[in-house]
Amino acid sequence: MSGKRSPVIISCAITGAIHTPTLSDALPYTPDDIADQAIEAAEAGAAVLHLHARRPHDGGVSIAPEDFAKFLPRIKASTNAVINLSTGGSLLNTIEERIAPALRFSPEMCSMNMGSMNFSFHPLAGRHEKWKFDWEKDYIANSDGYIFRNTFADISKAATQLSAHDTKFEHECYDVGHLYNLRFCMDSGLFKAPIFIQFVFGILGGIGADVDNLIFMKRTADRLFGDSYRWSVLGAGGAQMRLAATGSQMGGNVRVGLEDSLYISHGTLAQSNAQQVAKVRRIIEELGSRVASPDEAREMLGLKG
Ligand code: KMH
Ligand code: ZN
Repeated sequence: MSGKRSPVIISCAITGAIHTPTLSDALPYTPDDIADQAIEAAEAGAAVLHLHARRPHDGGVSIAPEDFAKFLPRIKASTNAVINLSTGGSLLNTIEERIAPALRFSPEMCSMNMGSMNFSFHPLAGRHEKWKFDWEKDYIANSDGYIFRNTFADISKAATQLSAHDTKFEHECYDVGHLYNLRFCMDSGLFKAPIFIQFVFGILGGIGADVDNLIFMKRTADRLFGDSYRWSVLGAGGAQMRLAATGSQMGGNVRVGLEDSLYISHGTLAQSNAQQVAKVRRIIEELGSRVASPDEAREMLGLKG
């Protein structure tokens, strides 16, 4: 790489839809805790906040716009961070249900999952004692008949409705084929350059969390999208910091947060989202780069602002 390096955009995914509050006391699920942790993450250096809602009474996944409404105004009033709403929902939701919050709040960004797949966290990715794995119960019985459904028809519906709001996408690509899906959708006129791709590694059902795979994904994206894309890297579980450090040195941006990993280091649970943001920021800065402000992220990603 030569010339002036772009600042690195840190996205922080605050709570997600996969981890349960039984796994870590730090995982936020009440509206106040989600807002507090999002605000602290922004103060620590996250330019983008990737947000899911939870049911306030038990921490289950919620895609109800009214649950998003319980924390979004506080976050918007207290930070300048880019708001990125998830359209992932749960494996049981339709695409219409999944995009309802983004249609209601018209955020600068939302997620766009680029292919259908099996979807699970890897049983060996976490080591916490509360996390007891049972292959039959956790991975077969619970997921029988369910896939993470993102057909071309789903993607097309979501893209068409959300583009009318001028919302830009975090294109989540969990394997190399998803990059080809994205190219096809661009050729079909669904998405316009510049695009923002989140390379996702280490989900059971997607590509593994290896540096070789990061290089392969980037090389494939370079071939498919030339200079009309920006990218970021998300490593699930124990791969989070390792891949973030590597990706930031390859010209990429990074995503951290308790949605993707409950840990701060091997075997030690993170105390908060901000702790992960502070750690990745320290790594980025010690390696000679700097982190992007929210307004720089807006400029880099072509957001409506
Ligand atoms: N949980 C991440 C691996 C979404 O919100 O749309 C993927 C994700 C999906 O963030
Ligand atoms: Zn998410």
